[in-house]
Amino acid sequence: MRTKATPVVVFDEALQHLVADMTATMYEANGIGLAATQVNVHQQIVVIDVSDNGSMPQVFINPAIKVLDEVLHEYEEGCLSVPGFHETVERPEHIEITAQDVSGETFTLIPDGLLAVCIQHEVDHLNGKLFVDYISSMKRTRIRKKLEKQHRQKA
Ligand code: QAP
Ligand code: CO
Repeated sequence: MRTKATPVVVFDEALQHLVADMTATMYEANGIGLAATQVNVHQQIVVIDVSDNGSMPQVFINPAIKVLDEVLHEYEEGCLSVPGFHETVERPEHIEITAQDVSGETFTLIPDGLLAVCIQHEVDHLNGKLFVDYISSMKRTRIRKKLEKQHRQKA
């Protein structure tokens, strides 16, 4: 779970198979997103379906996120790897994602709403991060900033 994924370099039938397997696993678990890390494959592959009826699977291979501005957005996240646990996480709202599809074709998109949240959550998995670490580190940062501010006001 903590291993960093490496980029996919070969776009072959085995990759298509893996993506199909991951998509099936995600649907079986009633998830909206799954990173290869979660099935113990340490390659940069993410599958997501944020549609209402699970009819729009999307695949992101070697995804790279670019944060477009500093606007943050809060969302109550869950995770198939941390079942039953939900917490509010703050993440950039406006991002651009560049990734490859199963055939290796590069595409760029500006996701909105839940898709933007989900992609960031899944890319964290590829980097060996879980959303629970994220919250605690954010909480730490917030508390530290608050303390620093109090300190300045005293001075
Ligand atoms: C990540 O998470 C996500 O606790 C995907 O008992 C979640 O698919 C990104 C799940 C929310 C953005 C917003 C969680 C299923 C599924 C559970 C999931 C559970 C059963 C989580
Ligand atoms: Co997750």
